[in-house]
Amino acid sequence: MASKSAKPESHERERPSSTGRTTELFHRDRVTILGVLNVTPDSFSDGGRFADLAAALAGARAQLAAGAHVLDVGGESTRPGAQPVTTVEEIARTRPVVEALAKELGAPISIDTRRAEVAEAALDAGACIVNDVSGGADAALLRVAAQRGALVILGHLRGQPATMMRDIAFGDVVAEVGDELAAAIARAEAAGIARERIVADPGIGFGKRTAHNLALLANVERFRARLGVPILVGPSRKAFLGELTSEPVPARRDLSTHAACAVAVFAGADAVRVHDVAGARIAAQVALALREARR
Ligand code: HH2
Repeated sequence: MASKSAKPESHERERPSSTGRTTELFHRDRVTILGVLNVTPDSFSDGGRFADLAAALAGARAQLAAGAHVLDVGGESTRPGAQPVTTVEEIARTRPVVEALAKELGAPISIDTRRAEVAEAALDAGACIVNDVSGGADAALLRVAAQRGALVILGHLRGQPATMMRDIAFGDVVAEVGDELAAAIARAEAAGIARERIVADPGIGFGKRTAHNLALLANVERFRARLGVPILVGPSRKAFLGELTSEPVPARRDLSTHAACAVAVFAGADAVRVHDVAGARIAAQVALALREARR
């Protein structure tokens, strides 16, 4: 109930056990918050900010204090037009940070990657969730997650980040994304990942235009009903918010991010991935209380 969602949640330490289920982290009496920690030089809003270990640790501490439940570490930008980095470089960026965060903070860590080798290195270093925006396009990544008993977040993406904004074609975007996420979940299950370890994400901004992103956020309940797994959304600071509010600077899009998160939570979202954890937490608490009041 609303009173539960209003209790302070910062500094929670809830790393799932090796036999863990999504329900340990993603449950209906709160909105699970993933704090974005990109250790990249070129991410569209926080690129370069957490480039060294000390900055990453300080950023992670601040996000936990603000109420993040999971730290989402990424070593490759997937913004539209981004060029891929090598696997070696992606591991060199992420592994030491995951190791330090796991050792010093003990919080659940997700590794934001599309590559099996990067996921494996991060799981070895202490991560417990694989956040794959490509929805398990690399079968080897799914196998690694299955072997390690990791939770997986499967995002919706057609094609590659470098080219995803070309030739965008959807009819009923909610139905099509739902179908393709159902296929991703089936691939993950075939690789040995139990359904209770899977979270789905409609891939806000990944090969979608503004109207598509709005339809996906406003209709989260359709994904929940169709897929039967927790739903995470990641609208944070993305271009469609800039377009809607005439704000060209990504770091100035936190208020519009909170509005988008609130609507998605009201529409049924279980989790949000954000740069500004403190604001998103408040938006999510209010939206969750309203969602419960609607019943
Ligand atoms: N969006 C980004 C990266 N990872 N993961 C999930 N599950 N959902 C998302 O919507 C999502 C994600 C892109 O945003 P960001 O990490 O801020 O930027 P960049 O890709 O430039 O590093």
